[in-house]
Amino acid sequence: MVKGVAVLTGNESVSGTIFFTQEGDGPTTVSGTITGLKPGLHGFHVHALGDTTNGCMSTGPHFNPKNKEHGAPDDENRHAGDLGNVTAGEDGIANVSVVDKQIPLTGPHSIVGRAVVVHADPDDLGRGGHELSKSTGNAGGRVACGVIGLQG
Ligand SMILES: [Cu+2]
Ligand SMILES: [Zn+2]
Repeated sequence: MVKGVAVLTGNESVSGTIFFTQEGDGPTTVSGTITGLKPGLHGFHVHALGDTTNGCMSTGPHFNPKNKEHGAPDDENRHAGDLGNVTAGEDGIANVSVVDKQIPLTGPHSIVGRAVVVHADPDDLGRGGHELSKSTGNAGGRVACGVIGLQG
């Protein structure tokens, strides 16, 4: 079992902790809680870089080792980092529960050392018809992020 963790911080009092676990070559389970969000849907992605020298802006684009377009988690044509949306309740809390096959914690396409990012707006999953739909899901600003590190 390989375990990872990302501590999310942002500039609008959004924070959270996201845990990752993977057994062998199986899917990765993502769990955790994000607080301080506006109620509703928020894009939730793995971005390519674990660089927060300029806050979440320097974490690069969506992790995309196979050169695909932006999409929904269940789409064949999606970035590996496309984890869809998390949903915050009226209390601003989102409970994250995702199982995904494209975000391993080991191997050449490992997400360790990259960043998890939560956005201001909903991810349209590539279907919104906006000029940004096929690259970012038009999910708006990056309200919090954290670098994915190994956990014991
Ligand atoms: Cu993103
Ligand atoms: Zn994407």
